[in-house]
Amino acid sequence: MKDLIATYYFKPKSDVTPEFAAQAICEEQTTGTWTDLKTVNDQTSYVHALDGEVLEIVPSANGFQTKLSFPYEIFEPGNIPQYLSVIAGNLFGLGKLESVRLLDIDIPKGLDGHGPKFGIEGVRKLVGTEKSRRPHVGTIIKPKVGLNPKDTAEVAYQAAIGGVDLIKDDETLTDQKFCPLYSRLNAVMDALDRARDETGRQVLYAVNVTTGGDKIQEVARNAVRNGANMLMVDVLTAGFSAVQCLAGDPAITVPIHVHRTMHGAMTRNPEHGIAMLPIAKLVRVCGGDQLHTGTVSGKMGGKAAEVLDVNSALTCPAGKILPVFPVASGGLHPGKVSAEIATLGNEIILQAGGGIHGHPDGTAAGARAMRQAVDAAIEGVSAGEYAKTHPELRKALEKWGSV
Ligand code: RUB
Repeated sequence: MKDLIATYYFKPKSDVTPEFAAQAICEEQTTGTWTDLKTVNDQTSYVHALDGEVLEIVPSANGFQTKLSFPYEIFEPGNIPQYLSVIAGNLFGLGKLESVRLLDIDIPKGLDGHGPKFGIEGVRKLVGTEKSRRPHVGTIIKPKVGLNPKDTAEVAYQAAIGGVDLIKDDETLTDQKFCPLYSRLNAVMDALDRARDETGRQVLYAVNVTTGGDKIQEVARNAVRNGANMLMVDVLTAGFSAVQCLAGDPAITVPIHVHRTMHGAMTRNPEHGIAMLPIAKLVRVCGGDQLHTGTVSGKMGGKAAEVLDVNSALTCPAGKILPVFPVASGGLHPGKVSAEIATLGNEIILQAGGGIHGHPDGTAAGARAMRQAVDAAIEGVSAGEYAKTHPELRKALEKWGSV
């Protein structure tokens, strides 16, 4: 079996060498600690089979980059929390390090799970875009919280007749009193059925089932029984196991949309924390069908090169493990669509919340404007030119401009 290779950036404190620091990480995360041990001797020499190894150390930015090899046998296959305790555990607090960041992981076969049930093709099939290969358009119901089930359903209906492919809850909306999950789900699915009868298109609704580990599976199963055609999970607040237990459940027969709220606490500091790339690789292993990975022109921080790297880790061939649909979301509107597609390509879900529900003529017009912007980009026409014959797009560009 191959070992798991993890790449880190690190900055040692001034009183230690980079070699000492890399070795300290390696030992802390495998068989060692800060001193030698009397519990390892000739009789327990088998313990050394689980030693890690420093493969390389090279200068990088203000510090160093190192590749560490963790023996296959140190991992319990399928136990993602345990993987994280090895590759992303105590090392972040080591006093001999100024900072340390997990940049990438190379997960060997046997530790890589089953992956998504639907993946890009499965989701495209549900939406009917296997042939056209156009980017999907999604919307986050806005306001984030506050609407009751009836008004949420009306917004969903407007978005659906306007032409979106996917509607989703925002990350903070789960099962609060003002908008109980099952009432919301039933109302939205009725509205989407109504839209389907009128347009012939079935729109997906990712209802946010994020909750505690004691009940997420039950909530998700009930949601599917009540007609949900997609589920949403906040992977970092609920944990990777939440995605894994839903994706691995035969009763969950719908795709899983994975939101990454809280990721900035880990991903934002370029010298410390956990980069988005390993997070994305783990979501693919756990079976997420769609994952937020950032935009090139939106409201959240992040760089285009990194988004591209992450998206290719989600979509590259990986044996039987299906590709995950990357989601660009946060501050998008029709005027940003061509820039997003030019950089991220067509295998992308472009999501707009404010950029649809803030349209001067309302949600349906906002959804039409987003779809028109996608059509323009695919036809190679500028949004401004396309807007001359498409009033919804014109009004969106007048309000928000274009990049
Ligand atoms: C989108 C929104 C999402 C962010 C999350 O709303 O707030 O939760 O996309 O960011 P709007 P990311 O379209 O109104 O900005 O996808 O980068 O994790």
